[in-house]
Amino acid sequence: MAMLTLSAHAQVDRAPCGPVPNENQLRWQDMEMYAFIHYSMNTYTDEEWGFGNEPLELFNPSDLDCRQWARVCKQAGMKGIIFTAKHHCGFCMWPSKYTEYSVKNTPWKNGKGDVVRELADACREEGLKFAVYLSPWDRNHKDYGKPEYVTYFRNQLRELLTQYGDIFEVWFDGANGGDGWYGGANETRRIDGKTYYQWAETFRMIRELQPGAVIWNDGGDRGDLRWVGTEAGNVGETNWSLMPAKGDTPWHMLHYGVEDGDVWCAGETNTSIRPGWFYHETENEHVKSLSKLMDTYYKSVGRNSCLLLNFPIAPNGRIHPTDSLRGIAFKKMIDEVFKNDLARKSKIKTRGNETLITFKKTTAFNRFVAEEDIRYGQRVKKFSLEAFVDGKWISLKDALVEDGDGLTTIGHRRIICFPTLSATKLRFTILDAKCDPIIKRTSVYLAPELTADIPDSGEKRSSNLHYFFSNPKQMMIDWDAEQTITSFRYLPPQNTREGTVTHYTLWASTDWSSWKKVASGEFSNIVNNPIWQTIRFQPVKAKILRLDADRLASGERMAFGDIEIETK
Ligand code: FUL
Repeated sequence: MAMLTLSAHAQVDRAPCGPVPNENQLRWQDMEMYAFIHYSMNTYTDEEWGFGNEPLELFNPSDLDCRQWARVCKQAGMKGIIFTAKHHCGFCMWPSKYTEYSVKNTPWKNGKGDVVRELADACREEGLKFAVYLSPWDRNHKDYGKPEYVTYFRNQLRELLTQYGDIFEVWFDGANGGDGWYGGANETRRIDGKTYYQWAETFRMIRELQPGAVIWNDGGDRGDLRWVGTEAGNVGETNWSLMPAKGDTPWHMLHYGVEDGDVWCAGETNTSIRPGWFYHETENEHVKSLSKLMDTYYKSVGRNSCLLLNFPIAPNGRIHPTDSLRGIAFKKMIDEVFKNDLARKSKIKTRGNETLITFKKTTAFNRFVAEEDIRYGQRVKKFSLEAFVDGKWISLKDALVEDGDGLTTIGHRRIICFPTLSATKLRFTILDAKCDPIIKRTSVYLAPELTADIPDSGEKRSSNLHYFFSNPKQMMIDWDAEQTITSFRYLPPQNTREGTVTHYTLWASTDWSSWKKVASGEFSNIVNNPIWQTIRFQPVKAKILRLDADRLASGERMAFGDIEIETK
C-alpha cells in the first residue's frame, strides 16, 4: 500500500469540500460487500412477485437452516445480510402481531417459527451484520392505499427494529402499487409514492430506534444511500456520492450521482447471483459465472459503491450448492487478484498532482486501484494513467468502459482494469478536482486471466420462429402446421426499457379467425430486472400465437430480446 498526499511540499487543504459522509455512511461504505437474501411465498410458487393470496400451507420448508445461509455468505466475503422480512406479497417471515399472514399460521414448526430471529442469531454467531428489507407495497393487506396501512407498515417496522438487535440498514423497495389481492378486493390500487408513506416520519422512527442504521432510498425522500437505477449489477464509471437534497432523481442521477449535489448519498449496487431474485429451479444452470461476478465487482466496489449480492433460498430452506460454491469461488478470486500489491515494493514519488510509481524491474500488471480519503469529501473529477513501455509512455484506459477512457471519479475506491502489460513505470495524474485531492492509497496488481465464460442469461438469441407485427403492440408467431404449445417465454430488450412489455394477453388460433385467450397478466419486475419471463398454461393447440402488449414500460412500439415457445 502506498500512502501519498497531493504534494510533498504544499499544504493540502482538508477543509470539507462539499458534503461529507457521516459515521454511519462511512461504516457502511467500509462493508463493501454484503448479501441480500430473498425468501418468501414466491419460493414455493415459482414467482418473482406474489399476488398476496398464496395459501399459508405452502410455507413448510423441510430443512430450513439460517446458519447455512450465514456460513455461505461469510465465506463468500459478505459482511452482512439483508433479509426480505416481507416481500410485496405481504407474507411476514416473522410472527408479526399485526397480521395473520405470517409464519405463525403455517405448518412450519407448527407456527412457532421465526425466520427473522433465526437469521439474526445466525448472523451474530458468524460475526455478520444483519439488516431488513420491508416492502412498502403489500398486495395482501386490505387497507393498502389508505392511511391505515401506513400505520400498519410502521408497526411492523417497529417490531423489526426493536426485537432483533442491531440493524445496519433498512431497505424499502421502490416497486409500489398495482394489482393485488388486498384482502379479497382483487383490484388495482395506485398510490403516490412521494406522499402516501410519509417517509419523513418513518425515517425519524428509524433514527430513534436504530441510530446506527443507514436508510436506503431510490429517489424519494433522501435516505443515507441510494439505489443505482438498475439491478444488473453496475453503477456509472463516473459515480459521485452526492445527490441534490430535494427534487426528483431521474435515472442518470441515480446511476452517476451528482457532482454538485448537496447531500452525501452514496450508491449501493444490488444484483442477484442468478437472473431472478427468488429461487427458480429453471435457473440452476444460469447462476452467474465467476467472470460475470468479477465484472460486477469491478463495476460496483471498483466504482465507489458497495455490492449487495443476492442469494435466493431454495424450497428446502437452504442456499443451493451451485450458488454457494460460486459465491465462495468469487471471494477466493477477489483475494487472489488483490493479494500482491506491486506498488508496495516500488519507488513512489508524488509531485503536485502527479504520482510516479517506478518498479524495480519490468513488471507485468493489469489493475490499478486508487482511493480518496472520503472523510474530507469526494474531490477528484478526472485523472490519467500512463505506463512506460519499451521506452515510451502509453495512455491507459478503463477496459470496462465503452465510451471514453473512463478515468473520471475515484471516491472510496476506484479499480481500473486493462489488458496485461509490462512496464517499468506507471504515472497517475489528477487532471481535475473540486478541491485539493486527498488520495489515501494507490496500488497495482496482476490479476490472473479469467477465461471468458458465458455470463448469465439473456444474451442468446435462439429463436428461429416466424414472427411479424400486425400492429406496433401486437406480435404474431405462426407455424406451417398445428402445434401443441405449453409455454411462452419473453425476453425483453436488453439495453433499453423502450418497448418492454409489462402487461400482456396471449391468444392462440388454428385458423386466423377465432382466437382463444391463453393467458394474461403482468411480467413482474421486468423493468428493473430484464430477464426471461415464462408464461405457463394448459397445453393448447395453435397454428398462430398472438401476443398483445397491453402496456409498455415506455415507447409506443413493443420490442423483444428473444422469444421461446415450448411445444409438446
Ligand atoms: C425490486 C423488487 O420488485 C424485486 O422483487 C426485488 O425485491 C428487488 C431487490 O427489488 O424492486
